[in-house]
Amino acid sequence: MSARNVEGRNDRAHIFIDTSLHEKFYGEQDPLYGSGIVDTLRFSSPGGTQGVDLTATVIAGPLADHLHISSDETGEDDLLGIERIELTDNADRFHVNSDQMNFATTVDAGSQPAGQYDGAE
Ligand SMILES: [Ca+2]
Repeated sequence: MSARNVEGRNDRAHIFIDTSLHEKFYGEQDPLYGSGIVDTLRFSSPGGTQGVDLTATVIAGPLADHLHISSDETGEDDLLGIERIELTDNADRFHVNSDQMNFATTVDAGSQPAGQYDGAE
């Protein structure tokens, strides 16, 4: 399945909503993806009650590195110029599949019901 492009505009802050499709999210159209404006990608709960279980990988690019995030529920997504990731309000897992995760992306794990926790490995 090919990826769907979701493109933001330069100099605007966006909140993108992830779907189960494979997507490429562009926070802005500048090829260097740096505008000083925070663009957000928000993940939603599969079925409304479960958290997501995401694996993040840094992909080296010719102009700038970017994050690739995958899971069975959310598909294979590329994040370009996305400065902030919001996980769900349920128990999420966020796996970092890279040695060099010195990445200027903020991960907001959200809140979760008592007795559950967000895991990062
Ligand atoms: Ca997706």
